[in-house]
Amino acid sequence: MTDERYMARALELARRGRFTTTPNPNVGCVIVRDGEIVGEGWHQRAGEPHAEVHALRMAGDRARGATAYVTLEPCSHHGRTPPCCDALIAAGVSRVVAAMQDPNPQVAGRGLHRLSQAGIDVSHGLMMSEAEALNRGFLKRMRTGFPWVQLKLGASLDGRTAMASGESQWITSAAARRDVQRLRAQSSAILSSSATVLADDPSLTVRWSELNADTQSLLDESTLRQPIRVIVDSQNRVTPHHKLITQPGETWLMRQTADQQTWPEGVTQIGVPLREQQLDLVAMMMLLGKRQINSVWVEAGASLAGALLQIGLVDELIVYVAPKLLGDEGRGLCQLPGLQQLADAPSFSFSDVRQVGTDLRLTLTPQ
Ligand code: AOF
Ligand code: ZN
Repeated sequence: MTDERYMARALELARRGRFTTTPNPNVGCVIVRDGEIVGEGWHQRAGEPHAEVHALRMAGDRARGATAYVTLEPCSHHGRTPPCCDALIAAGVSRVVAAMQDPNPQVAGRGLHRLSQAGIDVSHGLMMSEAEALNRGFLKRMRTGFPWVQLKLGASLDGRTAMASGESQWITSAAARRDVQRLRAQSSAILSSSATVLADDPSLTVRWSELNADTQSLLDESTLRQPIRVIVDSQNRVTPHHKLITQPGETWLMRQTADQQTWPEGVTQIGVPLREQQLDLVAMMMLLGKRQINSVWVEAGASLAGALLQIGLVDELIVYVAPKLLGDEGRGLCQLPGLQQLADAPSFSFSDVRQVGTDLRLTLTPQ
């Protein structure tokens, strides 16, 4: 087999961690000796062993003289776990092929350097774009301090999200909603607004029964991770009686000032500065990055969605389009106040279009 085939296998292993490793990246490792795979591993959860350690354990003595394929540069720092490059050196690996360098400033080339200083044949860059795609959130946070933001929208064929009365359950199909569950489950946080909480009283959770069998096979119901629910609530309108407050997992209320109420465990009020009488969304995203949020999945109303788009905080748009017409009294997809000229209209390119159940799912990248 070729280097590409082994790296493709390492990428496949890495992807198994996509629901669980946050704030750590997804990493896979394959160890090959004399054309035979002798070790395989992937990073499963932050705080637990890295991919290389799992693969080395499986390989045992057979790691001596072998080649290790890793989807990310082996770490060189003492974090929650000891450095992987030391483990690879101690095991006597003779060649390391990494798909890309780790932009984490604690690593940033030092892992590869240390390996090559130990006499190991080192290279990087094989299948780099695939490795980049695997960790868009982690990589953006490490490089810029900001999380990677996906904005989810659901609309009718004529771009309406609800009837004039507000009635909106359900415009998209159950299959589309299951798809949303899977994408929520991959995110570090779900972002919404107090307007949505007050209007719909959503729980904003991942529900085991709504995950498909493929997703369930990578997870365990009893340890199902809930993305952190982050609510933009500048006027302190969310109360302890709202449904999301008592759901499993954490809720962060992003507020100008905290109130003095007693909140259940798992609820944190976080101060965010104001900008033009609204919470400063750029400052808020930076704060989420500081708190190790790699990726943010936004499910909000037209106001927050429009504001995020106008400030340029959206990295990817996911739109579910239902084959229904709601008419021109229905509510619009996003508010873009002040937009007058076509030249100023936010525009996108399609990166994926597919049918999910009876709906279409459009994936778009802002231009
Ligand atoms: C690797 N292999 O499988 C992973 C790596 O706190 P720790 O010890 O888990 O370290 C986390 C950092 O290690 C993380 O930010 C990233 O730079 C790197 N992750 N490195 O060699 C792995 N998950
Ligand atoms: Zn490591």
